[in-house]
Amino acid sequence: MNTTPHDLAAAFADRFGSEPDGLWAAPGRVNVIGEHTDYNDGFVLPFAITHSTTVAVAVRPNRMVRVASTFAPDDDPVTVDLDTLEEGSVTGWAAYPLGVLWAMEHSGYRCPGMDILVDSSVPVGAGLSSSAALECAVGVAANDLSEAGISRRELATIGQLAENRMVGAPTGVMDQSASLFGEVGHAVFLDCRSGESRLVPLDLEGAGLELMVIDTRVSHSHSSGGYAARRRSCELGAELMGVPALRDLSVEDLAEAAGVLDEETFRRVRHIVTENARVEDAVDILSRKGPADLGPVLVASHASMRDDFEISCPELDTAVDAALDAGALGARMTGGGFGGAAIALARVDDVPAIRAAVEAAFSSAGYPEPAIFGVLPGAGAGRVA
Ligand code: GAF
Repeated sequence: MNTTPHDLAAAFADRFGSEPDGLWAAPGRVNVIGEHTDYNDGFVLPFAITHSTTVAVAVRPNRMVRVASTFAPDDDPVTVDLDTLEEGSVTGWAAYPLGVLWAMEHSGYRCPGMDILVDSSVPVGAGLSSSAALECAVGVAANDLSEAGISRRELATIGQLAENRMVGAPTGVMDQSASLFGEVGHAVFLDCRSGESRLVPLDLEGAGLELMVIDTRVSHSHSSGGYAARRRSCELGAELMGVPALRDLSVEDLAEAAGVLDEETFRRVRHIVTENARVEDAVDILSRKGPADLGPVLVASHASMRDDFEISCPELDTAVDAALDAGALGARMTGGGFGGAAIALARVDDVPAIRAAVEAAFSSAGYPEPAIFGVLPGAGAGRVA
């Protein structure tokens, strides 16, 4: 939803019978390039989008936490006692906010009890990381309210810990980092081994470009199946190659890897190694030329995910192919894969034709109509009221 701060505060008062102490928001993200490289200690280049999740929060005088959502106005709040909250003890959407409080305490910070009302404009299931937006909104709120003084870098790992241990999804740290470090007009170049990040200017409007998101509406989950299997393949590849993580292999090492690894593991490894190189290329292109020249590296990334890492799906391939045929400068699936969204980089004047071509391709393939919209790099998480 797109509730105003005033309306969300009023909804909080209706729900919990008191005024909130404040409102905190955190954005979803689009990843320009660098997919599945984060848990391989590699490089990523996401940006925070202007769609965000907002939480209204009030501290309680005890250790009880109640969490509710504007999306389920008739549901009772999920209520837990922080003293008995355990890893894996909460299921469903509330595992994300409550997981963050569990992860903060697990990391040595004490949280007060609190009431939390969640609202969001980040499309759920579209591959834009509504989950990290929710984690980071709760993380910055709890950090402020408990005066814990946690750095943004540690807040990102706390969000990741919540997702890994409370939700059960073995994800990396990219999404939380984008949500916490994003800035208007910039992408975030993150070295997932050192945790160092750097803002890279990404002025799409100034270049006459739009980054289109094509949400295939194919739902995906990172708690089961393919995502975890890819992570295991990467860990196996690193172990067989005798390196701490695939980050430690370069493109030149792939010839040796071909002789050591089975054919499937080799392709998984090749995706990660070449994707890391593509992220570095993309940063170089953005700083020396500008976003209009990113097309080929985006196209190569999609081919690698489709053929080597095998995390695309027919709907994502259809979106990418139709967008490119209709004049997009580049296109690729974004996020964890197996569904979710593709992105297409387009000149503003070409957007209507690309949209029509993608919709026509989906219709003739018998797929549900995709949701297509533009995104811009927006601000990172923080207090909004
Ligand atoms: C998901 C995960 F949450 C990220 O950590 C990352 O691995 C991404 O998939 C793939 O790049 O969004």
